[in-house]
Amino acid sequence: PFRENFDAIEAYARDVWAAENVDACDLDSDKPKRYVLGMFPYPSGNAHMGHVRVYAISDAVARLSRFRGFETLHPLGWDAFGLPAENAAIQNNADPAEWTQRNIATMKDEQFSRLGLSFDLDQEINSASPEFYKWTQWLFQTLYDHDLVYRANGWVNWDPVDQTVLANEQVIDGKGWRSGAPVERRQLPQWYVRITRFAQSLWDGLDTLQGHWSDEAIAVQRGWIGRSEGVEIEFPVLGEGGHTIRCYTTRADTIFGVTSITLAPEHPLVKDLAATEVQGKVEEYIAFATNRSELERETAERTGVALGAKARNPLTGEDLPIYISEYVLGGYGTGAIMNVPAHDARDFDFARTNGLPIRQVILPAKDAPEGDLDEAYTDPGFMTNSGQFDGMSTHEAKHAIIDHLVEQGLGTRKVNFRLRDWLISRQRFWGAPIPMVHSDEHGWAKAPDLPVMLPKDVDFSQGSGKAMASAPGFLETTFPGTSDPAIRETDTMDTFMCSSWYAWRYLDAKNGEQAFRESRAEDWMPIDYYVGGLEHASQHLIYFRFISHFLHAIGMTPTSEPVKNFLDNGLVKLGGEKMSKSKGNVVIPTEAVDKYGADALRLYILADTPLRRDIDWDDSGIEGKQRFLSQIWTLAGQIASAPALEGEPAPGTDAEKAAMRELAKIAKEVAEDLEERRGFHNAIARLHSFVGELRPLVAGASDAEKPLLRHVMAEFMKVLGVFAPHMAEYLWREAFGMSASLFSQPWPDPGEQYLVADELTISIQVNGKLRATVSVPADAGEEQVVEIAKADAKVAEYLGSGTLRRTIFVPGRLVNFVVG
Ligand code: ANZ
Repeated sequence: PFRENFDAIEAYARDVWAAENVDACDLDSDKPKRYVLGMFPYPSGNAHMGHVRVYAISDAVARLSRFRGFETLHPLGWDAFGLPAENAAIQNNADPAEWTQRNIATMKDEQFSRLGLSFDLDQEINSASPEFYKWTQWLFQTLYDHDLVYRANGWVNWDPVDQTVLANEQVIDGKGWRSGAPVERRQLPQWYVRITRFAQSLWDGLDTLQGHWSDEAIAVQRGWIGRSEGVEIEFPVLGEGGHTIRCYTTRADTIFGVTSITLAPEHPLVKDLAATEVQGKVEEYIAFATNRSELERETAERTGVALGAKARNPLTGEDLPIYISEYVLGGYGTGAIMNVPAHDARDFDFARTNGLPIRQVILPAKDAPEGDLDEAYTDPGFMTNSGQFDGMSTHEAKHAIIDHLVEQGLGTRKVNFRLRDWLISRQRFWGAPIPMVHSDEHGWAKAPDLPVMLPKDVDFSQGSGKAMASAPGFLETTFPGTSDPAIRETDTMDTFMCSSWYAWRYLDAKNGEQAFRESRAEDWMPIDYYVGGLEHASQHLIYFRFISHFLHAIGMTPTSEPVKNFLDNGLVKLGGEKMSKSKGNVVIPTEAVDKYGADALRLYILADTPLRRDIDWDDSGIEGKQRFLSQIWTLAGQIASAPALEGEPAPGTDAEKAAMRELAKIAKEVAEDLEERRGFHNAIARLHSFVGELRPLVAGASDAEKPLLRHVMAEFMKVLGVFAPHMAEYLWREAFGMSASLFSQPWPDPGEQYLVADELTISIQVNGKLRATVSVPADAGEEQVVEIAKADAKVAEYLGSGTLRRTIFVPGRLVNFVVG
């Protein structure tokens, strides 16, 4: 019985696959190709249900693709740099490389291996290996060559006790996670990637992904890139200095409602404009604001300081007080805004806090009364209190006002992006060393001779930001092309840099000469199906798309977009909460495999819940899948003992026809579910209904019918194999007696004829009146249908009463005889 033996069955199948190397991909194959990729895991040492979900999806698509004749690349690798390895190193005095290797071994050989995932491990990569990070460094230098890398001051979290920079997640309630000391914001020189140069191209590329990425994923990308169209308006400052303040706005239509101007605390004019008596307060406020994160600044109460200076509204001529406030960000637009309290929520709060007037210039309807606002009115409407623009719709007014400002030389049209350049310096050890050297005399240059190896035997006692410099012989070098002394950069790269290009490395994982051959990219990119969580739709997918746009621009990859179809999957929860160790609500994959088997686990994780929704784990669900597998086992056993079908299937009886129809249906529908509809849960439901249809057919089959039913059931193993590969492989060989691996077979294709119903019912009219209905073969043409209709006794009677003048035939529906 199946339930006592699933363990042995699964081990049997894995042995077969290993022996026959069925998961290998021939990267130079001439066949049509498919690249199926699940986002690579971080080697924490623990496989979790999130991994099971991602790779059950990618594996199903990969297996289907092989069945359907595609040379299929479905690789696995490790996103192996990052903090946990470094923390383990600091805490246990371990070597992060060894710690990482150990975790990879555990996850690969003890955990993932038991799930029966068809990864081609010949292309395995590890982003923390010198063979990989050499090319991450190459990528950095190539970006540098194209003027896409620069160095500038950036804000970091500084732990004054540990004397180190902290990642955001290491700052807990404003304090360093180890020292407990209040964290300071400091400006340090950092390396940046000029991703903003590709902002428009990244924005435009999203249009081509419509329908292939979820609307949500595209929306996250749009939000992150944040393209906005507006105008910069000049507000002259009153008094001597001859200053003007430029304010960026997307709502030129509200210019008559401006009641103050607010500068970011870091705006260059602040010190000039601050009146003597507020200078102390202003300095205090600047120190306060610059020490806060952008998120804090955007969500905090709307505090501010009036500078004592005024600016003039160029359209109304009014004098406006000038403030500073933290919610105006220094790095966006011009770092200065015109406040319209009546129509902007933040400005409304700011006006309330600072006692500024709130003037309504937009009404919800043309004759709506003006009243006191309880909150900002932010919707479109009709203009009021706006001089010559009164009565216009906001849409019309926006254009008219912008035109007017531009004509008068008071404003300039402007497109802005929220996207910022990518800060990639990390003052950390366990990352790819930034391959740059510096000399006081010559400045910065690319380090020659990549890779710049991560040093061994480093001292973490001074904090991980100093670890690299502590390694003997690392820091000091000579400036390239000279014998002058130089110092190596000791920062490492953000690990998002590794994941921004790893997809190309899989195409040429062992290449020692190049990151990858362009010909391989030509053959395999873009990725056909990319699987991973929506939480990666912001950072990772932005960086990944950016690198792809860049590689395309320099001719190394065939398309700017790297991912054709993005399958974003939901989480796996328990009791509605995300599984997490700290909450103690984790279901461990290997334990579920021990108890129910990998096939049951995989079926369960794909069933019932649509791809993008969260799954709420439920033991009874996986038990149900085990029972389902048991039924298949029994059914296959029953029919497999019948003699094999000789020759091609030629269904004659109703049962035989029904079985062929079920096979044709499931083969077509499951392929479409996975390839076109993201309907993994629907595909599993079809397995259930297939088995439900076949059981009575098998039970009631005559001996003559059995060979064909046996054939249908054997073919069904391919469909089952997409989701529950172990049992399918086992039955294929051991029950149905096949000798070659199931997974080198072609997808079932019994023929379109089985998909159409056998017979159709046609209405027969005489002079437009229904006189009879007849059954005709579904594939019958006009001639045959008319013949059958004429043979009907009732119809014949009507036809006999006059001369047949005309015959109208509507395929599949009716025949109308016109008799006169
Ligand atoms: C006046 C106004 C009236 C605005 C109104 C909005 C509504 P996006 O779409 O993100 O580009 N803004 C401009 N620069 C800013 C900065 N550095 N920090 C904080 N806010 C800034 O948003 C543009 C709008 O955000 C601009 O339009 C400006 O406020 C604000 F009823 O100007 B608006």
